[in-house]
Amino acid sequence: MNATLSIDAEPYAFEMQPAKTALLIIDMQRDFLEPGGFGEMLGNDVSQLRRAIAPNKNLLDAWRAAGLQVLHTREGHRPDLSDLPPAKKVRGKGTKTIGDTGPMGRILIRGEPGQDIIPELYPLPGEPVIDKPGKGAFFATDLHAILQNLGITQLVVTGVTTEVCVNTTVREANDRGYECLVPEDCVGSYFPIFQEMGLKMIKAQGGIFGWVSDSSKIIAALG
Ligand code: TIU
Repeated sequence: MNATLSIDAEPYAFEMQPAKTALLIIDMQRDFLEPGGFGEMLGNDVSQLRRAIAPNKNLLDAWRAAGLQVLHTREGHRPDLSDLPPAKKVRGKGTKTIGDTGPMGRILIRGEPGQDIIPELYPLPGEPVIDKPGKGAFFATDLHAILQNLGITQLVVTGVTTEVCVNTTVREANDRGYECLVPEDCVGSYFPIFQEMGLKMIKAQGGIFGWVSDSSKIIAALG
């Protein structure tokens, strides 16, 4: 797929070069989306995130069918906690925090069931999975190197949460020269106001960090 596809978006059309565009799915992990995980432990209503699952599945199916690049991220830490900043460990003053044992294994620890990606969006062999210790997917990972090696210059960024890991990643990507398109139905926040504002922040000021569209428009453009 070599032609440039013009995707209806805000603040203006996103001119997508599919061969240079990756679908980057952020942290669609059981710990954030399923009852009993880290997200719920922080006092959040996970149903607010679950509405993004079906649109992500539709987009992922279309993206894979078009033969385009997919990458997934997972927030999480080493079992020995050596990459977990003490400030992140104690944040929230919860009775259980990252590394403690929860209903789906140790919370946000690599290799534990809760840290893995939800079955609906599970990576296929050959789709890189980036394990990230921070909120942004570029911090302390090899994501930038992998994207450069693949010749990727544009990203369609989906996942959770809109105002935390998605926003942080879009800002990091924008500063590294990537053009980012965010389909609003494929991102989710525990807080409706942050969903709205998180998207507005991306597309304001002439698209200060990127573009906002909808998965149906991207799927239609892929044909
Ligand atoms: N708590 C929250 O909104 N988000 C996170 O902790 N991580 C991600 O956004 N992935």
